[in-house]
Amino acid sequence: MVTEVLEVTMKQNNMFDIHNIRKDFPILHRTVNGKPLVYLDNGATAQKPKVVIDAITNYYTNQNANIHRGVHTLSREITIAYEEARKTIQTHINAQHAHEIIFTRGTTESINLVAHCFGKINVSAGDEIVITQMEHHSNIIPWQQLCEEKQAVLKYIPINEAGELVLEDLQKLITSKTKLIAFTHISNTLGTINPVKDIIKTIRSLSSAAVLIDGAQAVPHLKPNVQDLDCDFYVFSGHKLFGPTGVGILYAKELWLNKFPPYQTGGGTIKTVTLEKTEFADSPLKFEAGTPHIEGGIGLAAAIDYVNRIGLDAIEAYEQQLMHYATEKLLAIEGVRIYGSAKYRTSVISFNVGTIHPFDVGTLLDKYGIAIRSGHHCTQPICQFYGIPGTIRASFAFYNTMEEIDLFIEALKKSIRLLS
Ligand code: 7TS
Repeated sequence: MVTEVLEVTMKQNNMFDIHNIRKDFPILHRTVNGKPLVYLDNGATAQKPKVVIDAITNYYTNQNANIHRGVHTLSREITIAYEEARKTIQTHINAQHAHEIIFTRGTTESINLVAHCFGKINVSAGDEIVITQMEHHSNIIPWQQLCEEKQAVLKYIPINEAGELVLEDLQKLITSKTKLIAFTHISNTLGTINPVKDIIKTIRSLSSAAVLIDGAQAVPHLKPNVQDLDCDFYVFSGHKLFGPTGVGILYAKELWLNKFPPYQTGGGTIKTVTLEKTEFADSPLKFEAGTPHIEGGIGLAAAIDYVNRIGLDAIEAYEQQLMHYATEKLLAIEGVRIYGSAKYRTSVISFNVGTIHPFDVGTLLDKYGIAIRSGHHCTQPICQFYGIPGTIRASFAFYNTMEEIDLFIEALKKSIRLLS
């Protein structure tokens, strides 16, 4: 009943037609263990619409050539297509210049690139870097490594029981030695949407530290506006945004890219090479050594065009309904504890049931065709905060339905009965 009412409301609001959307994703029609696939592991990676799969197939069928190095037609055509893809990403996140968009392998590589290059020019012994207790390991380890190497100090903004950042501590944490502050836009484990714009405003009023935002979990749900946020760096992965794996984005303000040394060197990064020395090209080429993931960039642009046709506002509104519906159903089950009750949350729900191990629940749910993630989700400090080994995490995308949530809840109840 609730499902029908919601779907009617969505259609009346002319948001989108979920049944047609599902037709765009071929994988959603397969079965797993004899049951229809219910894919609720979107936080790990999202499924791909046919337009993305077609863009990749078309690349290999009709366009394959290397970029930036051939005078022949195929090479020129694909160079134009790749640079158009860069512009699509620039427009999507409202970067001022296309050369502020660097293609990387993903969020992890983007963060490593910044840690490496920023560290080389701007971090010395005694300097400080601030991150938070809710970061993915990919936004912790590169900073730990850098601080160890440079004998700099790594500080953490703590979280509270609701899974929100304790921002009152910001003033105490930021000092004249703070060189960079890195934090996630949305927590992959708790779903918390951090008030990024306000945090950056506060940082700017206190310090001249650079700011890096990890947008890996944000971009599938909202459209970041990097100029409005006024961040120095914004990073994300293609595969969580319905695009291909192995491609990601580093947005960096031009001023940093002009100052940064190259991250990796080699073909494609240079203006001239003599036996004595190398003069490097300007950004983005300076940061894109070797043949890039060409079909990845093109596939990511196709994914961005696709979500923009649906509209990220409509997507976010629908996902909020999924999240509230699932939360209500989960809380009605005895023994369920949800981690993360921030005021602003996205469609990620982490929970445990009594003392049952998350892996046992995940394994049983799989028998019913339900894909969720169980474990620490590469956020061990969050698990340590709550004193748990991990959680069961259901993460929803706009192609999920209320019916799928019903199937998930029924399968969960059966699993709990078997495990109790
Ligand atoms: N940052 C956040 C906030 C993430 O959620 C992830 C991946 C990463 C960085 C790393 O992204 P990658 O594409 O470079 O691997 N998060 C998850 C997850 O929650 N489950 O699997 C991967």
